[in-house]
Amino acid sequence: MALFESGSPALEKLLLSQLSRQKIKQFVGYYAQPYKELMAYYRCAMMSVETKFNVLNEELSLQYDRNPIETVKTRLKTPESVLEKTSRKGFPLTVDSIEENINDIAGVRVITSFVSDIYTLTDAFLKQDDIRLIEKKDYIKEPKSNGYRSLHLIVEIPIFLHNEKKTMKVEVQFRTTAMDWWATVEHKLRYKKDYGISEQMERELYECAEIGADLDRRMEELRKSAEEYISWN
Ligand code: 0O2
Repeated sequence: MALFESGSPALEKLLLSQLSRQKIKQFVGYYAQPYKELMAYYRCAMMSVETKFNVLNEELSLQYDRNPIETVKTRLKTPESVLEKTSRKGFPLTVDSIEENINDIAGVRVITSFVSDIYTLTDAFLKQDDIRLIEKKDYIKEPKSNGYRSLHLIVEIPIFLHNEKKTMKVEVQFRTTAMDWWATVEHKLRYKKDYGISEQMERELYECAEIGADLDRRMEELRKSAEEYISWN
């Protein structure tokens, strides 16, 4: 909702200059405080999910004798990005609507060396009884047409506040290092380039994604061979 319905920046500036400190405080309390609180809840949910993967990494590393997870990264969508997505999707720009309709405000990215580790971790994570699966998109089994690969989950996780329990949505993306490298570079090449990229670049990027997928397959075979070799010696 716009601060003033006039839509005129000059009028908005004039009215703002007339506002007392008290009014500004009231305005921030009414509009910004609920948003800040919501973001704090997402941060808590993100921390819980991150901890779950650190625990799984610790436990599975004893079983496998190697860490299945290379890195766990977290990110909270910026206010600009939240507002852009909410208005692009045609949802009302209110805190309740943002919470209800935008699923990827809190994001956790889990990077592994091997594709098989992605499925082991996904199964172990989804078996936990405080996690509820909302949506699963497997762009590894069915890559996007540009070559993008990753496994995405939208889950709900409870957070325990001093006087209530809240359930928050978190997006979890699983990628191998090769998939993550490709997606990071592709994102940099496309980011804020309204004019897009040429067809030739699209093709080149797609081929790079296929090379990455081939490397992942070969690394998986090498992992199996190494494990067999160790078990025979
Ligand atoms: P950021 O800054 O990483 O969060 P939508 O999110 O509504 O646009 P949908 O179907 O809900 O679309 O999302 P989807 O397909 O599950 O993908 C959402 C996120 O996956 C994106 O978030 C990216 O992080 C990543 N992603 C999806 N497709 C691509 C791709 O082709 N290239 C790269 N590099 N990343 C991709 P955001 O919000 O776009 O960005």
